[in-house]
Amino acid sequence: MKKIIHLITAFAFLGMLISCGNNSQNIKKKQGALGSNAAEKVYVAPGEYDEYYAFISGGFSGQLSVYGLPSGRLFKVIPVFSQDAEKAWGYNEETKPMLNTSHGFVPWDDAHHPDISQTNGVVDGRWVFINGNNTPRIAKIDLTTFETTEIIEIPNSAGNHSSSFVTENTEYVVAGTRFSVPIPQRDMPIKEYKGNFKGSLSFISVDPEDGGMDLKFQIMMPGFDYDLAHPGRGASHGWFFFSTYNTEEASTLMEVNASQNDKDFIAAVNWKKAEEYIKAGKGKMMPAKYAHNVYNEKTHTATSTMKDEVLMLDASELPGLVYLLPTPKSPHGCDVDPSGEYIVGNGKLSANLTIHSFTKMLAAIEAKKFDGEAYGIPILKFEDVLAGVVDQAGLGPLHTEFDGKGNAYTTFFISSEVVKWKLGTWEVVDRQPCYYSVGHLMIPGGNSREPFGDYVLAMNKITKDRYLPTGPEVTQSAQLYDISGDKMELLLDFPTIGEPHYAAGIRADIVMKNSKKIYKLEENEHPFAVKTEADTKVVRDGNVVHVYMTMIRSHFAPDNIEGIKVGDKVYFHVTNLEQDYDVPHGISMIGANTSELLIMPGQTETFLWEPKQVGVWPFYCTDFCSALHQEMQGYVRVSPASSTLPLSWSLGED
Ligand code: K7E
Ligand code: CUA
Repeated sequence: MKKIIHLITAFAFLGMLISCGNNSQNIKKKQGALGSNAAEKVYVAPGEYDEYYAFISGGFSGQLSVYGLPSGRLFKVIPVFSQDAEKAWGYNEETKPMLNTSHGFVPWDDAHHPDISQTNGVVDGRWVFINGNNTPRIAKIDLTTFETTEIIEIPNSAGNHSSSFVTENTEYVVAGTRFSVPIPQRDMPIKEYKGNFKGSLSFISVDPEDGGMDLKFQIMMPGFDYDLAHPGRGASHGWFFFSTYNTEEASTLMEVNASQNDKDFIAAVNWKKAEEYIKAGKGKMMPAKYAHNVYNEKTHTATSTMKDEVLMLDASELPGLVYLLPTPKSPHGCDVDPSGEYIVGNGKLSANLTIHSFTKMLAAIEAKKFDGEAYGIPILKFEDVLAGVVDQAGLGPLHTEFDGKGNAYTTFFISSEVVKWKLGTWEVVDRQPCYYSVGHLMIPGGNSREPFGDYVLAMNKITKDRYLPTGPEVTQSAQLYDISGDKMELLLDFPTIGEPHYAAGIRADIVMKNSKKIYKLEENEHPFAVKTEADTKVVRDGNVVHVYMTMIRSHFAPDNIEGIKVGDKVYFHVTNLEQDYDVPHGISMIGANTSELLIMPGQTETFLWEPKQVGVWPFYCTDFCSALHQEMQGYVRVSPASSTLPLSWSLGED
């Protein structure tokens, strides 16, 4: 009896606890992500769709990953700058040219900043652009296929970091050099950096119809480091803003020597003025070697074209093209609010955030109130362009995004937090911890006139104890906060691919309605495509053999090939005859020094096989495509190099 009474009391007490937790807003808030409604807010029921796409940079993986928000579910890793065996990117003959550069085939890069194309200052969901830092490149991903369809190399650049950000109508995607270098490149002493090394800012035009990129012009700049950039919008459309550090022009022990100046600059670039100068013939063509790689969706094949010159404008010689806004101290992020009036500079070594006013900047330029110049470029007075300061908001400010409701959100790397503050009054209104050491943050549509102010995603550099340990290398991670209310609420942690830097987000319905389901077979113009099994064949040309092969559930045609010899170069050109959604087939060959192919319906891809041993060698389908997937296979008979066995191929012959 006593026992029962005890139990009843215990249950009653438990009940009280539970009801407290459920009814009291306060307690729920304190619970943060442990509160039951945080789980509800990120729960996307089986079979239902997420509200947003998030395109998260892969950092040193070189790729771009696609997540759903709010669930944090990973949908796809889009190969961009790095070879990817899963999708044969950079392994098949068709996509190898995408990774060609002036330095030859470069199968890796460091991808930092994705940005979605815009129309009238609003994200339109047509393309995502992303930069490669290491061997300077910008890639374009087509959001109908979620494939990389164009990569352009950036000459006169090194560590292409202030990239890739688009203007209001995607007139340009920009790229600024992080490292200044000799321009043109030449053999010279590193000690002579100061005054001799130069920076360059590149403007790549984007064709409004087909998205074709073209390096329109570059602006030659002083030898600073150009770190980040964002476009003007609204009233400031026509301008682009770049943060700089190392205005000291140091070339050694940078952590000390590039941190001497109390203020560096945000460079305000008037690109409409640049267009006027070009029209007036003020640009100069200079030699420059760079690759322009384009994937053709009809031929399913990429081509790489080497370009040999670029149009250069010299900021030192062309008045009104660039102005310098003093900004404390070694700024990293350079962010423009949705109205285009405020330019936020986050000094890594400053406790304060500096916000410049575009209106004040124009007035100061008009009044010619300059405070000296750097290599002929006017420096404006700090006080004249200052809109406000967010005082002592945290430690190590990096990046800022906006919710479109008058609030800004800044990440602080050292104090590991996101801080919410008000535009105009510059007061801090909320802060939430990050786990840990946050870099960028992203509000879907954040880099536009109309952000979707529901969520902010923080991308963290260090996770330590947040997940199950995986040896010395542990995952980086993203954290999702609900920002629809006055206070931010942490909803979710999820691991990421590589090291995410920036991300770009967009409402899913804008993108998904354009998503391609198949490639139409009748539109396939691949020179080695075959569209019926009757047309399949094997053709020898010296020691090069072309196999024209098809695949359909659940066989290859042909499936048996004889007459191949050791020392042959055998190209398998394989067409997927399927015309149904979500029926790719794969193919792999024993001993091939390359990856499998993963071929979408209606598509043709090619891999090279160089048989080195006599025998009968199998190939098979790598993608589980049907109940008889495991039967989807074939053999190649390889004879000695001296063999006279004629080529033959078959399907269904015993
Ligand atoms: Cu990581 Cu934008 Cu490359 Cu800052 S950058 S974190
Ligand atoms: Cu085709 Cu498995």
